[in-house]
Amino acid sequence: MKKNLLALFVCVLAVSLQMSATIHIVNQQGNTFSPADFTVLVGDTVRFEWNNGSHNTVSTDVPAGAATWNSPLNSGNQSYDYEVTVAGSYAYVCTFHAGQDGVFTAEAAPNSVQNVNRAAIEMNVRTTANGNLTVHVLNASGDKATVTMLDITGREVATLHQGVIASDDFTIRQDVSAFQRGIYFVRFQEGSRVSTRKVLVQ
Ligand SMILES: [Cu+2]
Repeated sequence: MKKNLLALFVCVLAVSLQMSATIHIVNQQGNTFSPADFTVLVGDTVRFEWNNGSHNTVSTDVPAGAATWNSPLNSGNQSYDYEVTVAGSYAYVCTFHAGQDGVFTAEAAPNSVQNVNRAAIEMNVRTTANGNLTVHVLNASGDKATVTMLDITGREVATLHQGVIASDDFTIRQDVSAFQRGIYFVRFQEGSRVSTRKVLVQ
């Protein structure tokens, strides 16, 4: 039973990670890449998109443990996707054109797998079209719990729940229609157990 719960949790996590991953477009335009400098979260994808001419995108500096890349960008290879798996700074060039280069910085995603205590909490977070946020907690332990909402910089913007969650199937609803559009994090803390989910308010 415990094993099933864990499998379900990993599954839910995988789905939520996949759904929340962002694709960042880097446009080739003449002998430039645009934007030339930006920030992503681990788990996001950087998509290089060809516009004209014959170019490539070749990594020149990646963090330890990150994959390098080398892909043509031309009429036959109009885009290239690089999935970011390691935090740190990435630099790349087009080897055909001196000065055609760019960088991006990857920050650790608060909901990356290694930050989540898998022994514990199942939490499902979603937003609905009418501006409601639903947080569904499946296996709270009965300790005092705090559920907060953080903005992309980690600043707390709302307390969604504070107190013991007695039920093992508990739903929090929050009106987020007044919130600025963007990426937020829902953080569940119960004793030493912490679980975080990324959520898009749109
Ligand atoms: Cu080029």
